[in-house]
Amino acid sequence: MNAPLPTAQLRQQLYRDMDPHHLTPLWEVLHALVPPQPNTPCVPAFWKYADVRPYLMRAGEVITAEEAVRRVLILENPKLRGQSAITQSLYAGLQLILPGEVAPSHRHTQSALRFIVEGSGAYTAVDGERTTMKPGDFIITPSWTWHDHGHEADRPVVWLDGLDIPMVRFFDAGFAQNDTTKSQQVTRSEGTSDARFAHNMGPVRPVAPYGATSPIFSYPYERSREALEQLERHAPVDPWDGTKLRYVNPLTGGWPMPTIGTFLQKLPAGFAGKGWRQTDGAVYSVVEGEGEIAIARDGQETRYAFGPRDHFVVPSWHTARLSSERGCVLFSFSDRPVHQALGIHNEERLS
Ligand code: GTQ
Repeated sequence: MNAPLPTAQLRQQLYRDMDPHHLTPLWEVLHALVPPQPNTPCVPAFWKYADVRPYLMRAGEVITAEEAVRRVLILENPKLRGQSAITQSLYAGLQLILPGEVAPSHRHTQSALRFIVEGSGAYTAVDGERTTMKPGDFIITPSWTWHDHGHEADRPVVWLDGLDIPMVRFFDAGFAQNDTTKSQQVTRSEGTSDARFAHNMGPVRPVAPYGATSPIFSYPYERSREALEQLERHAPVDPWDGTKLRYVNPLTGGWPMPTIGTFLQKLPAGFAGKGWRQTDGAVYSVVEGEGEIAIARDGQETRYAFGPRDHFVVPSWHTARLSSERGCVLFSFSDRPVHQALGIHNEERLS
């Protein structure tokens, strides 16, 4: 008579026998499936503009905007190479358009934001209305709206693209179409949506031309910066964030985009911020000034000294701390609207 098999062997035998039936024991993976706290594979990363810009300009020499459709260098998280993702849910890239070029009209279910990094005078057209780009402007392309980009001024223009590409891929909900014309026909004067929606007034009867997305195509830097500047002078500076505001959809008071939250913050000179962590990983674009961010997890700390046009990512549940000797302005975006919609947003502010 054979001795009974040890438990470990019995288990391995069970796993092998059921494997062809596509069955897996939960108890072997449970801890990783429901971790005691967020355990992102993403790591902090930093892109110095002086390092990135030469590659962007070389891209401008080897491919036209039209041939590329979108001439973009993707900012990939070092631990998500090949996935076109800067966090598990978000995509970021730097897009270049040269004088005289057109990035042809198309539409997709993925939502996009543009944050202008360098140069002026390029435009993006959304739904028949053009918006001229200036550094620091935050511009939205709502889901499923036709959009093309063009440039009729004389210097290269570069902007940060932020899209919910990995999120839409996760849900297998992506659709896209090319337009029948390269540049869509202009049907409304520039500034129409701004006049209608961006002056603390609105249409008399309820409208939501882009569903859950803000009807304002552009949030000009001038106005956003002015708000922060006033607040910095007249209101207490937050010990964690400095003076920070979120962009809003004027029709709802909520986020301008259903999947991506956007923020602008100003750190005063001499700011030495306290640490915080959040479940939403965030991508930063430095607008003005200089500073430093320290990002830590599991006792391992990374520090980046940043200046204008640099980009970095703070992954989920990493402790971050900002400081600035001379003051600075930072734009950032994250997937916070989704965390909040699901009731899973979590934030911890260290004292
Ligand atoms: O401008 O439509 O960076 O469709 C990636 C995908 C930009 C765009 C990106 C896109 C676009």
